[in-house]
Amino acid sequence: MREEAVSVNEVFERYDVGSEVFVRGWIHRIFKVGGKIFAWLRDSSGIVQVVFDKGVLNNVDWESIERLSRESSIGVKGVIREDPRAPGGREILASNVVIYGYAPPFPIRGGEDIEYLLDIRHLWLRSRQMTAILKIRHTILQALKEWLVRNGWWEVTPPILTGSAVEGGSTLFEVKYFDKPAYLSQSAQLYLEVLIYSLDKVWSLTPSFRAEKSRTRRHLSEYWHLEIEGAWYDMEDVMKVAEDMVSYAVRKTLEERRKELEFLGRDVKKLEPALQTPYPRITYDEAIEILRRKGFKIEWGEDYGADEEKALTEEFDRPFFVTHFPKKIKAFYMKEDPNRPEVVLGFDLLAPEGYGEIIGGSQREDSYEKLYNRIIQEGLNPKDYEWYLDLRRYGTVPHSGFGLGTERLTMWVAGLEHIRDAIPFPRWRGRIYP
Ligand code: NSS
Repeated sequence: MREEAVSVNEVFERYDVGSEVFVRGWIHRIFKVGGKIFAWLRDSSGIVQVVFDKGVLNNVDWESIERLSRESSIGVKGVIREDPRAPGGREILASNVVIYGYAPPFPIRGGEDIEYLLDIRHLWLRSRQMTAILKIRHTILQALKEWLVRNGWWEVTPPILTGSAVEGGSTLFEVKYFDKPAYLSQSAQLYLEVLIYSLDKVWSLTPSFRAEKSRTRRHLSEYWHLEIEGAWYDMEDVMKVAEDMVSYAVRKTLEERRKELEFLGRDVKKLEPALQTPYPRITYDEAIEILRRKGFKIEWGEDYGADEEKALTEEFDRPFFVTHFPKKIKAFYMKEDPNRPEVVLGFDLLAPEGYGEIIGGSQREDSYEKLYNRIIQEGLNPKDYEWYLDLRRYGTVPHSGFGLGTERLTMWVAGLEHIRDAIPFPRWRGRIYP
């Protein structure tokens, strides 16, 4: 039987009661009531009830229908009927059935613990929760890319195998590259900086790798990193890009993924303040003051951690920037503040509700001498960065950029407890399966 298939969603939105349709999918639930078999059929668009009635079936015997179970894959032809007891108020009365694949008892029944679900991630991804999150992730990525392309930013494709560190050696993954060591990219930034000399405004979306030693609710060892770099942009200019992009992504998600957000139990009201830009801005100094007021013992010059970030987010109902960090806690490439050489023109964007950092960026050091000295001070080998230093020798320009962790953004927008659910196949120390 070959038929033009329609999606489950179309059974509700495109066809009238009484129409005959052919739908395909997987059985989500199946049960017997009064001699009939009822199945909830799932595809990517939703769930519809199918009724199997011995007297109505044409092309299959009853025994084949009785063998169906959760996750069996089938196609069903039948007439749409109204039924207030069915999900969405409609059902399909099956007249013809194609059975693509039977399924042994499904290893997920509900109530399993998270470690178990991670071990059968390839099956757990079929759950309605994961489907909803995957769709939200899609919409967020689509929105970010759309914003960039519409605003004249060129997409470029930097490498993943690299010869040097961007974000410090402690989280660097070393790989064997023929007979020499190489590294998995932590950030495309240095390559994007090269490419602004040809294209002015560039962006890339790539995997980034961080050998994070501990497993936390917001760190992965492989994540999808959206990065931008703009020639002639100062710190304030790229902060404006960051807030416009984030608010655009939130707007699109609220418009297009409301059903999924509600399915996940996300309180969408809490996302609404993020539609308003500009986002609040505080300096690192102000952040330290707030933290001390809240009872944290923290000295000027110290980096703050997850608990401190969480406390800061209690002060705001929308994303906010922290700027002007002490030089010694930030990366070598950040530009020194001309008015205050002990701080750099760097910023983080923190999401509210305890989520914390989703973006890190800065204006870049554009003076050859200053950059050279920072490389030495950080104990890096200037030989490894010769090509990067050349960018300051041949027609240096003021420029700035940032990196956005797409799982961090998804985690906040979808209201997830843990970053692992913002990506289909999470990786962290000890886990690389499946
Ligand atoms: O280390 S960052 O703060 N900054 C950079 O890598 C810059 N070189 C980016 C740039 O300017 N082009 O990382 C940027 C963002 C950070 O704000 C997080 O949202 C995310 O990348 N990030 C992570 N997400 C998930 N897991 C881990 N381990 C992780 N580390 C950073």
